[in-house]
Amino acid sequence: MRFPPAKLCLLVSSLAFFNFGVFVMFAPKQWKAARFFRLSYRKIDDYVIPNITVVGYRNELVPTYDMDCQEDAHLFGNITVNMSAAEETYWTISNIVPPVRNLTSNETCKYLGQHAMINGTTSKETAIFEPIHCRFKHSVAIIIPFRDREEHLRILLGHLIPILQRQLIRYSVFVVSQIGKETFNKGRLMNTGFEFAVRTGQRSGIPFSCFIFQDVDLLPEYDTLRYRCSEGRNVVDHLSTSINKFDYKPLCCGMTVGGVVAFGERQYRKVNGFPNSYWGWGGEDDDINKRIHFRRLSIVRPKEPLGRYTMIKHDRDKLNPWNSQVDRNVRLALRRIRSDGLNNLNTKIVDVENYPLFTNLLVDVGTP
Ligand code: UDH
Ligand code: MN
Repeated sequence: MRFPPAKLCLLVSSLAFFNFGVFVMFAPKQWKAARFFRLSYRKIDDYVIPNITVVGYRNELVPTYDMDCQEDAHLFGNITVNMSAAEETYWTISNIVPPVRNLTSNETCKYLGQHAMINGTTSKETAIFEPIHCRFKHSVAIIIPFRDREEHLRILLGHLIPILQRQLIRYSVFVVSQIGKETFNKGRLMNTGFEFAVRTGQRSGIPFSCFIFQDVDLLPEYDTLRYRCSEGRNVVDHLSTSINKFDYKPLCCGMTVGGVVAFGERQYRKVNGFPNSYWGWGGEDDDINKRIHFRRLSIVRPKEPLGRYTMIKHDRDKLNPWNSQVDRNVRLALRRIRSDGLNNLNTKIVDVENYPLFTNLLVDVGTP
């Protein structure tokens, strides 16, 4: 059998990591305190988030480092949008091949070798990734509202995960899946994913400093677009500022924050999250846009062309029809800012599926 060199290389690097992991597990005690790793294990009791019930466990493998991550070191700028990941299975790391540009297979190895899955080795653990040879600065939760777009999810993960790894951040991906056949409610999914991710970060010992809400069908075209929150207490980052579908023109009406948007925990709580009351397509992003301005947060956007995205072509989903109440709802958005959002969220996480590369929350969002 003939392996393509890149795949062989990935295989070798994942085997090497596996062996090293086993070696550390069985090493004498004093070796465990060796320069690169501090190992400790902690069991987390069942825990409850207001209105949401979940169960979680974590084994900790905490690296120690000598140097800060050189965040620019592995970035290219404009990258080819790679749709081929759709053909691969997305639950093994070795099937995720970085969108390679002028890159030898050796270098591909190097990038993946720099990351360790900190947990996520059993079905009870959430996969969080950290660079293992340097001190990361950003800890980021990616939250993807989802239903019935598996093809898009495969393409997105195949494209985005290598970028996140090259950016040398700590990250974890949360897919928030609406179950049942009720109309789609993106706001409730975002809020549910946020609360779950906050709790997961806290339990892992390092809270996420940034929560990025990401449509499943949007692929960044520049890996120099940073998946993180800007510094500053009163800032929200809108990342997807121009989309191929609209010829990269700024969107209508002074621009919303739809598509891909990043909040710190404090900022997201300050706007009370997304509204829960929007059913079907449209409006929730304009609503939160109004909330952001009302709470005097400013929106930071990347300089053109960094915020360019390719949207995977699709039709409107049957269970996500245009919401005829949108205009009225958005007009009255600020009346509901205090009463409709994180503080009255009432959804149920009915199951948590842990895949090696992401966590899938199965969510009952209720009925209109
Ligand atoms: N989403 C799902 N499943 C659904 C509906 C929405 O996963 O059934 C999520 C997904 O992350 C998606 C996001 O919600 O990226 C936004 O929904 P959308 O992609 O339908 O919104 P967009 O504005 O499309 O991209 C509007 C309909 C376009 C019809 C164009 C026909 N030519
Ligand atoms: Mn779309």
